[in-house]
Amino acid sequence: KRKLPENSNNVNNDFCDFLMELAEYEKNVSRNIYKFNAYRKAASTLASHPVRIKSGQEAKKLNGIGDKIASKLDEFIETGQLEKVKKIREDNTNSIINTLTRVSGIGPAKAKELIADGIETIEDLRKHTEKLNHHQIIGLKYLEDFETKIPREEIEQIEVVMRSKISELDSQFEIIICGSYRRGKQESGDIDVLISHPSYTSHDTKSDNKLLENVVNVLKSCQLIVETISLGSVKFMGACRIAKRSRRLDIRLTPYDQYFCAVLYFTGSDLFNKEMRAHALNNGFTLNEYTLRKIGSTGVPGEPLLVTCEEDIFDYIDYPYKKPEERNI
Ligand code: DCP
Ligand code: MG
Ligand code: MN
Repeated sequence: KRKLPENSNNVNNDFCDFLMELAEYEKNVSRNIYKFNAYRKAASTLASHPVRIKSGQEAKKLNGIGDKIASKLDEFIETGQLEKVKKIREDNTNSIINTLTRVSGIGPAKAKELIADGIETIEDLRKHTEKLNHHQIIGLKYLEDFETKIPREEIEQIEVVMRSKISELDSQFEIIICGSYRRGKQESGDIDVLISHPSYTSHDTKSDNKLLENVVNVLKSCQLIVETISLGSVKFMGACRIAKRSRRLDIRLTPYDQYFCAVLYFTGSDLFNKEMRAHALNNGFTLNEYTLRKIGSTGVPGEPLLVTCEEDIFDYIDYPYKKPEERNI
């Protein structure tokens, strides 16, 4: 489902394709997230490399390409294909898993369960919705819509409506659309909204705040939100619609004092987050979606550092600032 950074003149396209196919296999079948990320990272590196790779040896000089991927590149250069990819394609179970996991809410584990029950196609799923939970039923209902990328212009329109309705409810809400949209992409897989409010901070221990619920209700009343997959006190998953198609919408409520760590995290990309966190660790900091903390001499993280903007986070860990559009790795 994942896409590479768009690069129409990618001279290493065919390498990227087989690496992404192997990545999907590791995620969906082997359930090896480590290998999934390694293949994606290698593909991303090759996609932005301006010259065509001529050997594994040459590729090994690049970021994220080691011995194993280098020898796969050699095999592909020499034979025009990869034995491993061929085997994966020939195994029917893999293609059924790939079909069933198209449905939002069906992961590899659920797919294997369904296969054991004799379910192999989308049609089978439609006949056996009793085997699905609420999320999966919504995923099946909107299968086509959710698989269709959202044009930037449509998210811009949704943003306008959302801002006006939420500000009408309470003008003190902070609202930002993160994810691939904030990274400047022309198309997104879903819409990732982050909201925050000065009355809600990490020091609040009560988890019964109605902020998110109120926001969701307002967006439902104006018929922007058309479906709820799940709603907790800080996380909403559902669907919204302004044009022909319904779109996957995620909304998170973040404590006011953790806003910028959340913005950074939710902007991604996920590979960028991984790199930045690794860099933070190397410099003696621990970074997550909530806080940035300095790791003390005893190895224990200290109190959360004061963060007043995204740049602060880059500064603390001595990482050159990257604009959202530069985080598309
Ligand atoms: N995220 C992360 N690690 C994950 C999942 C998500 O760091 N395993 C963060 C970075 C992502 C952001 O959350 O950019 C939003 O997640 P999405 O899955 O919505 O990814 P994108 O918005 O980046 O891409 P898409 O256009 O496919 O939605
Ligand atoms: Mg997204
Ligand atoms: Mn999302």
